[in-house]
Amino acid sequence: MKKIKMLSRGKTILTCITLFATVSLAVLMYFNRDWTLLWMYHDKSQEITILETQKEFWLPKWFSSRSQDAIVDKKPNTLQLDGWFHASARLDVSTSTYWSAPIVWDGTFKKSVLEDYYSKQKVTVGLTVFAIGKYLDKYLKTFLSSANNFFMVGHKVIFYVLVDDLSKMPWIELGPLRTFKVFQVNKESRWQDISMMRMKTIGDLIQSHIKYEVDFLFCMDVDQVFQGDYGLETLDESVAQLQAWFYKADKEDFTYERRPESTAYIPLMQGDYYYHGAVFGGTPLRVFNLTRECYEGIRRDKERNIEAVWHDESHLNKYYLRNKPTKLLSPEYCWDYKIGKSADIKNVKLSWMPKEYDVVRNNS
Ligand code: 5GW
Ligand code: MN
Repeated sequence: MKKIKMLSRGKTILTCITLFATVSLAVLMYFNRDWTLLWMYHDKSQEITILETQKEFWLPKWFSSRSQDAIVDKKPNTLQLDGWFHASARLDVSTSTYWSAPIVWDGTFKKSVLEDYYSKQKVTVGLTVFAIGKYLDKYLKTFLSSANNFFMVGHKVIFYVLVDDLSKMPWIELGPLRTFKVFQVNKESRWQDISMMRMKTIGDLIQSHIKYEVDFLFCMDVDQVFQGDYGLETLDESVAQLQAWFYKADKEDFTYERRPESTAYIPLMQGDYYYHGAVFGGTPLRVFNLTRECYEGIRRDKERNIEAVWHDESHLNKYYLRNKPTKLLSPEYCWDYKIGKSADIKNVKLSWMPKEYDVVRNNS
């Protein structure tokens, strides 16, 4: 009798332990669900070769920053929008979206408040850039040296440079707190594919490296040059860039993909803004979701033999329509001087390089 009792007691304890372990695991996976998904979504089909410049072990940064977040959440000194952002400081332009995301213009942010916050809550910011074929010879050096001077000065920066020819990587002496990591990628033969494959490659790179290394990530075209401080005011969960030529246009005039057969389709009366494919950013996780969704759209279009009118930019616009960005950058953050003088544009931080399509696009 006693033996049976002991046995059933043992069984109960075992059941309790199993139940406890299962519940704990479920809770753990739930609170880390984004990263669990990211971890499960592994796909190595695109080959990227890393040029090993440093052999360090990167502590899983998301883990430590998440636990820091939990601590910071309980403190009153989290970064509040009204602490650093002054929407009414610029009455000549729109400084907020209808879903209450700030539109950052020169004069709307208090740099000192941001610097003070991020001096305690240290961040590392990543920046990806592709330079393939003639774009490597023509634009990469100017882009990187200007980024060295103006991008997140005073904060840790990792430049992720993706090239098709490692031997052509220019010599650049970087300032303090910045480093670069150079990767070799295959050169697509069609230029439309070079531009679109960036979505696939960035996603793969976030999974293999970037998610462990940075708190925020920007992805940019190489045919641009930094002109002034591009700083902490641009950081957020999901950041989109207003396209300089369209920021005052009516939405019917936006060059969205208008054919319903494409996954990038946006009907005439829909849309919020026309976003620029040359600059997008956010946390690694948000950028990962963006690149995966855009790439999936591109892939499905290819299967149906359709290509969106502005390639990756059309898919980006569709993505941001469905997943509203949490911050918008004014055209001062990616200005085209060809537009001419404009009273709205007080301080240009990044500008387009002149297009010489006949020279750079002839990749043969
Ligand atoms: C080449 C021919 C036509 C279009 C793009 C390319 C091209 C793009 C290329 O040969 N090499 C290359 O590295 N790219 C990358 O894709 C650059 O980072 C470039 O900034 C980006 C987008 O291409 P862009 O800048 O020509 O596109 P738009 O929309 O700014 O004109
Ligand atoms: Mn460009």
